Amino acid sequence: MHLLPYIRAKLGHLRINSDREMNKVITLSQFIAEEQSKAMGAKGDLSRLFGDIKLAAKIVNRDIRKAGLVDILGEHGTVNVQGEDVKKLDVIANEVFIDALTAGMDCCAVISEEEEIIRQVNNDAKYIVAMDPLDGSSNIDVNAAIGTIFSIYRRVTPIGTPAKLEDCLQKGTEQIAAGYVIYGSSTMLVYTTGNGVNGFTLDASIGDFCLSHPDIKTPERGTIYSINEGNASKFSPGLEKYIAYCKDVNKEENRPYKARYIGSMVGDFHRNMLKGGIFIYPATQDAPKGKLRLMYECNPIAFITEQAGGIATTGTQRIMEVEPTELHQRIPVYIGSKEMIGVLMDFLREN
Ligand code: P6P
Repeated sequence: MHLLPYIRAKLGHLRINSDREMNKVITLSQFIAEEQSKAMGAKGDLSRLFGDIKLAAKIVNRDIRKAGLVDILGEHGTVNVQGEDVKKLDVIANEVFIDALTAGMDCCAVISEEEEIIRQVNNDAKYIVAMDPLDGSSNIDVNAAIGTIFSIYRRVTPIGTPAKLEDCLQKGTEQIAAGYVIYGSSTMLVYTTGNGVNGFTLDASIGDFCLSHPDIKTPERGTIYSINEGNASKFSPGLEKYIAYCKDVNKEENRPYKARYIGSMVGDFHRNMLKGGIFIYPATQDAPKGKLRLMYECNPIAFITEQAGGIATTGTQRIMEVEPTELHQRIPVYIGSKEMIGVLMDFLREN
């Protein structure tokens, strides 16, 4: 049998299918427009705000992908070979997102890991954006996954005035949307508006994010635990016992679990959400409130976790119930699969 015609037909068939498959692509903009059409009284300003975030994510993605080639790595404040001031990529990312949100006109103000105080944008807009523009940026130079994390709130003070602290210090339960962009082996935007979690992968060939992970649900139990064990000497006795539990041999319960930790919250969280697992950044003696930031790391990830069926706690309360007191407040975090968090809490309650 001559295989060539068969192979051609098969490839041709695949090509036809792939064209047909391509016609079924749902872009982020189409998905958001569909969500907006179902939302009572939606005027499209949230959809436009998402468009601004999407644009900034594509620009940051471009800058990250070229970072190894163009002299933009290194520490902020140094001078590169052309004698230009080097800006760290997280400073660049901060400026890219703020520029996009400013041009878009739907953002009232931004709180950011890179901004000490509230960054006023447009007094006449109604949305507050809390963001970590480039989380895990120490991983850039070693090509590990990094991310942008964002939360969106409605302002609570009158439109037409500058944003105030009470607009920005809102509980996580007041978020109207949250998401992250993971710049990894592929670039994905994952978000929720309270109606489940959906993931979109950037297709460079069409320059848009396309629905690739509809209605993400995190497994109730998993076998991955993520924590910086370098801090083990500073863990509470209950946490020490839980980590030992993760390492114990128990075939029926699939232990020992797998230790996976890349030092990038978005990278560690995204993997654990899809596969099942637990992410822990506890309070330690050195950092009695933990390390991660409530407003632009913990709350958005907590919103996504809960919408995907997981649990996000400080160890003593639901993360999204924490009453914020300052823009860059830190909290301990225990986030992940429902059953794993339950077992962990039993250990933490012991001590
Ligand atoms: P450590 C990155 O700096 C970050 O804010 C998170 O993305 C990450 O999970 C954590 O800090 C890593 O911290 O102390 O383990 O290096």
